[in-house]
Amino acid sequence: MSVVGFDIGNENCVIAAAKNRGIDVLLNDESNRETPAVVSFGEKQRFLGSAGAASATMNPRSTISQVKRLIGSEYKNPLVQDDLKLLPFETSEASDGGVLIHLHYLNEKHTYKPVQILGMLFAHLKQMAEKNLETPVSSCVIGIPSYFTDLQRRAYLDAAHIAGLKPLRLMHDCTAIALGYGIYKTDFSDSRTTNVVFVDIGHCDTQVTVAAFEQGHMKVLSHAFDNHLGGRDFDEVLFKYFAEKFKQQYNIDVYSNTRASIRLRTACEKLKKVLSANAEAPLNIECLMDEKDVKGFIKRDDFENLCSELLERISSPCYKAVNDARISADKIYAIELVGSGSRIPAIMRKLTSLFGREPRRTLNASECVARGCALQCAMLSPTFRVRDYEVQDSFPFAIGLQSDEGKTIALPNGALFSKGHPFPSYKMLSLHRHNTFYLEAIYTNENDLPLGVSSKLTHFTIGPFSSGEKSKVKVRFHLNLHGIVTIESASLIEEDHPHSPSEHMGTETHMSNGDSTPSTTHTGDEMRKNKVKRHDIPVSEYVFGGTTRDELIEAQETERMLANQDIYVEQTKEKKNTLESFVYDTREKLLSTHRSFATEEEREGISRNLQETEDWLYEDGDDESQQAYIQRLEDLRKLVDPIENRYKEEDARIQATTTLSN
Ligand code: ATP
Ligand code: K
Ligand code: MG
Repeated sequence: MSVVGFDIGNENCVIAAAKNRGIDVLLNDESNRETPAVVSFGEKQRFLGSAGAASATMNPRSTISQVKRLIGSEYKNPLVQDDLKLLPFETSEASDGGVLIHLHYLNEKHTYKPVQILGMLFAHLKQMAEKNLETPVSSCVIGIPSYFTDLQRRAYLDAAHIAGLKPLRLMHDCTAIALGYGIYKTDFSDSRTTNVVFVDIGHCDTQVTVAAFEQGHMKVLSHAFDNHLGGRDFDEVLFKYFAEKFKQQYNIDVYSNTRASIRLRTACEKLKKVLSANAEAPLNIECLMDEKDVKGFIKRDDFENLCSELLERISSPCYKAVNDARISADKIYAIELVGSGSRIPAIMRKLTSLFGREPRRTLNASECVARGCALQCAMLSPTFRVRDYEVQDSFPFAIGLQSDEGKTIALPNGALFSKGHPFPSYKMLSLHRHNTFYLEAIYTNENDLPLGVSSKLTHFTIGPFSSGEKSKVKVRFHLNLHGIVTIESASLIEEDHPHSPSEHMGTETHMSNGDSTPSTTHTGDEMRKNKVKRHDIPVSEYVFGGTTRDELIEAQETERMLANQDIYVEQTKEKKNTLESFVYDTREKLLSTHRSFATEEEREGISRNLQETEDWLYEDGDDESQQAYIQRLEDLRKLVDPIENRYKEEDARIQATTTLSN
């Protein structure tokens, strides 16, 4: 069984796998360690990853990127609307409130949900991993932002399933990073706890996590984030600056031209990277718009001034993380900076002044999430032995319950799972109900959530059942390894002498191993004393905006069809290439090696046919079916084979004589 970790970024994806007794990052077809998170719909086939990114400017309206921003998000969310303004493809609101992507493909209009596009990306990465490892890949661990909602987590699992992957765990990015840090770093002192702050600045977001390390054990103390602050925002500062400059200098408005916008944005991202290493940098784009070549220039100091507000915003998740971790600044052992967005020198300076010391870069900034995920996959995989190491993650949002009438259900500590609760974890809730009832899981503190996110998670129907007066229902909730809330079981407890009529909750919490047996000690006592009967009650869940089973099956079918189309187009290209090479090879042979094996007449006939085929390939045969190329090749072969055979016979005869004379 293969052991694989995926980091799906807004910009770049990284795959790591257990290989040669260590964790390796896998290379893509271009021998790169990072693969762009892009799916492009070409004229006849899709281009995925690097190939997709290459066609972004040629094919802007059907090249889909940043789908991680859109998945499980509401179309009307103001942050999503901001994101969509930067994206050149067409979108609309889906009937479930999500985002629908519209594009032209194979002469038809198509609509896809973000979960399907992510599924395509997963399928591409899966294939890449399989090619690399030369084995089927299905079990894996996938990194996700800690701020992902229940719906986004479910959508990630669905996308993975569309691609035929089986995620053993969705793992918070920074938890994966911390795992890698804890396993490889061995110079921790035996007796003391070592607290480390991880700051991950990616393309679209910033995540800050505080983790405590002890021998053989890592515990996440807090997660904080700004889900709208990353490298992209720094690109945008440059984009606005030059868009304005060019308006004045060249009288062109790049905002009015999709292709020009994309080209300027790409150039600004490059410029930003140059400024990370140089004090100043030029920007030149040929024929940007209205046949005008543009030239610009910026100093790093000026860029940093333009970014001052963005730089300021980095403090806030840092304060929050340290605050929520409840540790004082002098208890921080190190600050580890990762994510390629953090390569801007001013960010390092900002963090240095914030924490009163310089952050370190001991981890591989772009690979540590994928590596941590692969390590976790190895730990969860039965076929792999990893040194015993306990990972305890914490959940960033408080989760509560609502009844069907929208009334909040009073719970001890005010929550089913409080903010910062270790997970995976179980909670048992006892209620007095006599027939089918409904519960809705909710986020109880909207201030903690990313802007514009719905506070509703899943709607549960518990029933049907019916019972007498003296019965209660026990519902066992599970905040699972992916950070998704489910009901594991519900049961009707009928007893002769009920203890107390009030609702109460048993707080039974299992960590890290997750899979412990239900705590039935209480019930066991009851059984001895009072004759208790337990009946299982069916539970069904409804996720608004989620993917139903039927939709998932349909999406898998669509993915198969699209993949087959891609394969067919690739095979057709191969057949065409084979025919083309045959024409050139044969012509060459007739002039050299095979010349004396054909009569004048044969040579002329074949040459004529070769020329005809070549002309056909450039004209009518430029875009033909596989069968047409195969047929042409067969026809040519029939003419050439007799000469080929004579040549081979002679060749064999010479071989034999040489062998004899030796
Ligand atoms: P996310 O974590 O938001 O999902 P991601 O994981 O794809 O996205 P990263 O690969 O960590 O993001 O970072 C990509 C960002 O880093 C881009 O905005 C890119 O421009 C920026 N970047 C890469 N190299 C440099 C550099 N040398 N200087 C400045 N920024 C850089
Ligand atoms: K990445
Ligand atoms: Mg990232």
